[in-house]
Amino acid sequence: MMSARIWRLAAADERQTEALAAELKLPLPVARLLVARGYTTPDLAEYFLRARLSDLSEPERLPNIPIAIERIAQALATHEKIIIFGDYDADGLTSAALLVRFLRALGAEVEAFIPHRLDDGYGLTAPALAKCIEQHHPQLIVTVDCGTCSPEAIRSTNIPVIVTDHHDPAGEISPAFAVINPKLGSDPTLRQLAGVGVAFKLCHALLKYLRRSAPQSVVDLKDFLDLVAIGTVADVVPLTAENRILVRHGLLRLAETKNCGLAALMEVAGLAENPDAWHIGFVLGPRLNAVGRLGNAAKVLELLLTDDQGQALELAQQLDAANRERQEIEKRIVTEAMHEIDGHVQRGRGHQRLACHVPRAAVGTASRVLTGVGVSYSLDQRIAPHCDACLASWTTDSYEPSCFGVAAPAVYTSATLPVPAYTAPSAPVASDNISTSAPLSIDSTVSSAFNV
Ligand SMILES: [Mn+2]
Repeated sequence: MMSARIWRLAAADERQTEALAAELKLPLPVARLLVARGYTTPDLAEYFLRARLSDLSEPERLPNIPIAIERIAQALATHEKIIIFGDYDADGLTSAALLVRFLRALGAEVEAFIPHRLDDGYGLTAPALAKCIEQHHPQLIVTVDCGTCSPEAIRSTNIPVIVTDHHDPAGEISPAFAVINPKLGSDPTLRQLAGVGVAFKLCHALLKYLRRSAPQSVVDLKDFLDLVAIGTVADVVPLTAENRILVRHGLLRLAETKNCGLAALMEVAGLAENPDAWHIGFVLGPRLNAVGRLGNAAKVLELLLTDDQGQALELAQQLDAANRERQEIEKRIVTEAMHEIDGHVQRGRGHQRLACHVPRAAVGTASRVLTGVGVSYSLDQRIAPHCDACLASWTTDSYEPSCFGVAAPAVYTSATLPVPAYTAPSAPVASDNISTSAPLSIDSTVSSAFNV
């Protein structure tokens, strides 16, 4: 199908373009695109084009790596029980699977704990940590994709915790044994790593450390790159710099994966061709995220850790079914949310466009619900950020009867479209009648869908 988009090339220095094209024997348009994106020298352009594993930076550039790997090496040497504290989304789950598989390959006694989305909430909390400790009695805890700012949880236990995470530090940094988070470091390119990228760096550093005393290690880090690619793409971090290298090689690995859970998932999803980033984002990622969003992500972890083909196939089918269930719930919630919003739409006063009185609570609830089930688009499609009639912003927090967040539905505002057949509420919604405390039908949908 022809795309309706018109591509306009960003300006690029012609001298640099010609020099780059000559040096790397590139077609001029390719060189121009590279220069326009800042890959102005042959070194920079090669870094991007080749995306070699050998171009990955030293893992020690992440903060607090040395102290963390020494502690993990000690746990390996003394056969301490290690627990990986994960997260229920694709990034957190692939990170947990990566560390469990990698440390097991090194002979560690290691299990993963994934908090339950509804029972335990997000991240490293004191109650979730207590549950993890009660279940597994670990002697060392390593978090993945969470824990940077969880001081209460860390203070609630004497067991050493190594935090690996990539989230923005917002608040007091955990007083953990070590906090490894690129956002606490000074290297801007590493700040884009997903949680699984940080976990991979930890593995890399540990392997380097162990090879100093035992150079003949049988563990090959490349075997785990399929998990790294999945977590990185599914977490929607920019696919540039080191993420591009990890994903490029991870995709190659995924095409011939030794992970029988991933192989089963690709089979069930009908993925016959060599996977690319799109397949992770739209085929594999949703199937990995669905179970966690609907409740318990333990099944995904089981899938990523199993070496039994029969079990893998069964789990993959369950994930596939959960994804279909998630799609149904999503469709219903979107319909109800749109209906809810439309219920507040009324004609603007003398304006060509329609004005829409949307109680913030309705928008907020809808957005939260949509985010909660992993809907990747926002309601912006439906609601413009400003009211064309009075220029009020709908981000107003308090309810203002005169013009609360009046917004024109963007779908109705195109100059080329006639005002569409629009079913107005039988009695025009008087703004005075809009109460932010009025029960919204969407709430009941949420409660029935998630038992909350
Ligand atoms: Mn993440």
